[in-house]
Amino acid sequence: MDADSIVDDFRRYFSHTLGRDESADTSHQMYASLVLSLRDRLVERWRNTRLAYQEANCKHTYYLSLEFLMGRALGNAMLNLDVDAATADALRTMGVELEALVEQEHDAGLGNGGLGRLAACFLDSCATLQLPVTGYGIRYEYGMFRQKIDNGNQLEVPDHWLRDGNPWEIERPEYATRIKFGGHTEFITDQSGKMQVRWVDTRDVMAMPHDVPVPGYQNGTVNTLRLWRAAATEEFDLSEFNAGSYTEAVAAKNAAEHITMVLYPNDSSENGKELRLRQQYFLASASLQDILREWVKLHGNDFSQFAEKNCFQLNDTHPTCSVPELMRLLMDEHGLSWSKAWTITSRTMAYTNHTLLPEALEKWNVNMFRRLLPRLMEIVCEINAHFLSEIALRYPGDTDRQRRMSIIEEGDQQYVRMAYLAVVACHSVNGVAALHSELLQQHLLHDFYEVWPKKFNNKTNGVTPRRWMAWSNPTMSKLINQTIGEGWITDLSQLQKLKPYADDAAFRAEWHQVKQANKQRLADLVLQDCDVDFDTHAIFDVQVKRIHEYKRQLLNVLHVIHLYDRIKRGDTADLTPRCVLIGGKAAPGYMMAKRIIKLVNAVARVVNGDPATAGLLRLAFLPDYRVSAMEIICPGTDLSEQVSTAGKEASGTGNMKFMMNGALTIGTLDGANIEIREEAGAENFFLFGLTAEEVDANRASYNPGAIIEGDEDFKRVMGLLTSGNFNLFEPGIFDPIIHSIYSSNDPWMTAADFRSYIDAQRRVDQAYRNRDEWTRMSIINTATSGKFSSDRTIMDYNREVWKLPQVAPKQP
Ligand code: 26W
Repeated sequence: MDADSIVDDFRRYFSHTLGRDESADTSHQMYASLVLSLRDRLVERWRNTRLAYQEANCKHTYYLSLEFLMGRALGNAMLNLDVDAATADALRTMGVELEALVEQEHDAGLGNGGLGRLAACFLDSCATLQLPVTGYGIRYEYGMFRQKIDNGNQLEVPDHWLRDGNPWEIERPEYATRIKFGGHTEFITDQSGKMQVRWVDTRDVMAMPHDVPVPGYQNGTVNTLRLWRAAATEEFDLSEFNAGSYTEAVAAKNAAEHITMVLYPNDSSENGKELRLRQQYFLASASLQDILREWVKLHGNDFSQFAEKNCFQLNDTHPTCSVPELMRLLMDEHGLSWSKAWTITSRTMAYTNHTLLPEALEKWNVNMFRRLLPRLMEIVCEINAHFLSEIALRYPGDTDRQRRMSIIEEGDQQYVRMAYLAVVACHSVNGVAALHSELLQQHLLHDFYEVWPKKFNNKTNGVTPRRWMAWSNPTMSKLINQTIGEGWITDLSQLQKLKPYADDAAFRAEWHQVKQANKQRLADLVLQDCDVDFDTHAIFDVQVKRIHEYKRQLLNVLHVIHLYDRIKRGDTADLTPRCVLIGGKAAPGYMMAKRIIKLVNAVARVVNGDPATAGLLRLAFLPDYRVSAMEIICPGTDLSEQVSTAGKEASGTGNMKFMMNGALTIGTLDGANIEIREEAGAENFFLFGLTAEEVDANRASYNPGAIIEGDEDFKRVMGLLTSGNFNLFEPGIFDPIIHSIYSSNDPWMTAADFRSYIDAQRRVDQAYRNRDEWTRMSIINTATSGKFSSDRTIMDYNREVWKLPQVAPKQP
C-alpha cells in the first residue's frame, strides 16, 4: 500500500500492459495505469469482504436501481484506501500531476439527478458502515447526455463514456443470465396433478454482469455494484444465420443489445416507452435470478429461510417488475405455492418513493405489458384480484374505493399503476424527507395508509461526507481536522464540535480564507466554461440541479432581472455585489425547461454586457452540470438556492452538499429544507414563500395578474421581459414563459412567492455585508449538517427496515 509500490505498478501497467511510452499524449493510459494499480489493491479486500459475508451467513440487502450516478471513482478510491497524498507526491517526482490524471476519468453518468446520485451515496455509506449490501443496476453504453449550449439553447450530445474502456469494471461471463421477453404462457398439469405454468416461445436476451468495486472508508471493506449489459443469445443469431440471413442475424443481435444502450434522460415525466419497460424487467429478472442461483447453490429448493436472509430495496417504482418476477421465479421455476411465494415477496420487498408529481408516476399500458411480459401480466392481475377482494371485505360496497385503489387503472386504455403495485407488495414504503413522507400518507397514498399505516415510514435523505467534503473540499477538511480531529468523516454529528469556533475570530478568519480560495477555484471554472468573470468579493449565489418548472429556476432569473433593473435605475445604495450561477440539464422533450435555459443565457448576455453592472452583478449558465462539476461548485458557494414550490421537491440532496460546505440557504419550506433549517436554526437560514398548505389553500383564488399589478418591482421586471429587451433578435420566444407567470393555473405559483423571495434576497445582501456575521452563520451551517450524512440515513434504513449486522472482513 505504500506509494512507491503503487508507482512501480503504475509504471509496469503503463509500459508493459498498455504498451506505451512518452512519445505521444498518453495521459489517458497513465490514468488507466493508476486505476489498474489501485484496483489490484482493492481486489484482495473485495474477496475478503465476500468471504466475511459468506462466513457470517448473514442477511443481505440488494439495492435495485435503474440509476447509479457514480461520477468519478479515482479520487474516491485513493481517499478510501488512504493513499492519495503519498501517491500524489510519488507521481510528482516522475513529473506526473495526479490532478491531471483525475481529470482524465469520464464521469460515470448513469443517472439523471437526485435519485441516481442518492444511490451512489448510499453505496458509499453501506461500504463504510460494513453492511452486506450489493447494488444492482444497468451498464448503459451511453449515460446522461452531455449538454452543449449553442446560441443559448441546449444541445444534447451522446455520452459515450465507455469509449476509452472502463478500467474499474470486471466482466463476469460465468454469471451471465438468460432473460425472457414476449411469447405466451401454457398451463399444464404435472403427474402429481399440480398445475404448472410455462412461459414459452420467448425471444431471449442474455444479461452479462460487470462488477465495480465500492470501497468503504479506510476499513478494508469493498462492496459490489453489479451492472448488467444486454447481449444476444448464441442460438438467437445462429438460427437466423442458418436460415441464410446473415444481415438479419446481425440486426437481431443489435436489437438485443439495444436494451442497455442508453439511459432515459427523463427525470420527471414518464413516457411509456416499451424499451424503458424492457430495461426495467431486464434489471429485475437478471438481478433476482442472480440472487436465487446463489441461494439454490447453498439451500437447494428450500426457501423457508429466504425472507430472513434477503431484502430488496426498490429505488422508486423503476425496478418494481421485481415483485411479479420474484413471484414467477418462486412459483414457476422453484415450485412454491402462491401463498408461500407471496409471503416471501412481501417480506423481502421495500419501496422508496421519490416524487409526488403525478406526471412522474409510472404506469404501463396493459396491452403492451402483456405483449412483452405475458407471464408477469397474469401475476400482476392475480395480485390485484387478491388485493381487491381484501379491500372489498374491509369496505363492503365501496366500489369507488376499489376503483381508486386498483393496481389496474380502468378506462379507455388500461394501465398498470406501478406505485400501487409496489405499495401493495412491499412491507415498507418510505418517503425521503419528513414533509414528503407526511404528504405521501395524507394525500398521494392516503387510501393505502388507512389500510396499512405501519408500512409507512420516513427516511430523510443524506449525502456522503467522503466525496462531498473530504475529497472535494480538502482545504476546509484540513482546517476542520486541525480543529476537531478526523472523527467527523465517519461520524458527521461530530461537526457539532465546530460550533464554539463560530465565535472565535481567528478561526473565522481561516474559515473565510478557505472559502475565498474555493471561490477562486469556482471562478476559474466559470471563466473557462462560461467565459464570465466572477469576482470572489461578490456573493456566489448558485442554483444547480435539473431544470424543471417546479424547481423554479425562473424565480431566480426574475430576481436577477430585478437586480438589473435596480442597477439601471441607480438604486444601488444597499446592493451587495453578486455572481449568480445557474446550471442543469433539461429533459430533451421538455420545451418549457429548455426555454428557461434560453432565458438564463439571454438575460446573462444582456446583464454581463452592460457596463452599468460592472462590479455589481454577473449571471452565468454553466453547461453540462454533472457530479465532477459539483465537486468544484459546492465548496465555492456562498448562497444555496432551494426555491421549489412548497410540497413539490421530495427532499433535495444538493441542498445538503451546500450546507456541509458552509453555504447559507435561501429556501422555501419544502423537502429537506425544513429539516436543514431546523438543524441550522431559523436565524441561519433565509426563509421565504408559501408553505405547502398555503400553496394548496391559495390555489383557487390565485391571481398573478393582480399580484404583479400591485407590486412596482414585479411590474418593472415583467415589463422588461415583455419588452423583448432580452430577445431583440428572436421576438416572442419568451412568450410561453411570460404566459405561465401570468396564468392563474400556474401549478408552480411563481408570482405568489416573488415579493417574499425578493425581500429574503435583501436580507441576504445585508447579511453578506457583515463578513464576521456571515462567516459565523457559515460555520454554524457546516457544524449543524451532521444529520445529512448518508451514513445516518443508511443506519435508519438498517435499524428499521433491513436489520443487517455489520461485518468486518479480515484485514489484508
Ligand atoms: C419515469 C421517469 C422518472 C425518472 C426519474 C420519474 C422520476 C424520476 C425520479 C424520481 C426523479 C428524482 O430524481 N427525484 C428526486 O429524488 C431525490 C432523491 O430522493 C430527491 O432528493 C429529489 O427531491 C427528487 O426530485
